[in-house]
Amino acid sequence: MTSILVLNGPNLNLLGTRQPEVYGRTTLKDVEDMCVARGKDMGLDVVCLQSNHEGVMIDAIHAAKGTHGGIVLNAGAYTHTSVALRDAIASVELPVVEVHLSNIHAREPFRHHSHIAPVALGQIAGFGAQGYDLALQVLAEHLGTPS
Ligand code: CA2
Repeated sequence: MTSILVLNGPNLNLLGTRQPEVYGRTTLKDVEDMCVARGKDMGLDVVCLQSNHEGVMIDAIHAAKGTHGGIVLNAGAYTHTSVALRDAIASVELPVVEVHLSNIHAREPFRHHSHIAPVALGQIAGFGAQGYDLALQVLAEHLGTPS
């Protein structure tokens, strides 16, 4: 079965506990459980990881090469700041779908730019936890996984 890494970045461990008006009431565990279940429906073996540390995320992206067929990435605030994450994605040449719970383009100007977008297959933003499901669908189709 094709394996997919769902990688969540800084502060996303707080999902569902604060700022529900921005990020909803779904917890990170809810999101991860949904990804595993929906992945199974699509013939994908989903592995989830969350880290608040840029270097840990970079190591996970490097390790994904040869282990996972693609990555669903919500890099959190590192989206807007991290050239290192962008370089890591470019170096592994794996399909990456960028996900954001909120519509980053409708928020503060500093959230409008993504360092990830130019090296991603595409970006899904503003659909809450459903965005992860959509990203898995995109990867399943891209990788030709029978569902
Ligand atoms: O909308 C998204 O998914 C973001 O990636 C979330 C990041 C933010 O910096 C990006 O601009 C957009 C922030 C994640 C923080 O998550 C929290 C969740 C609950 C309470 C506090 C923070």
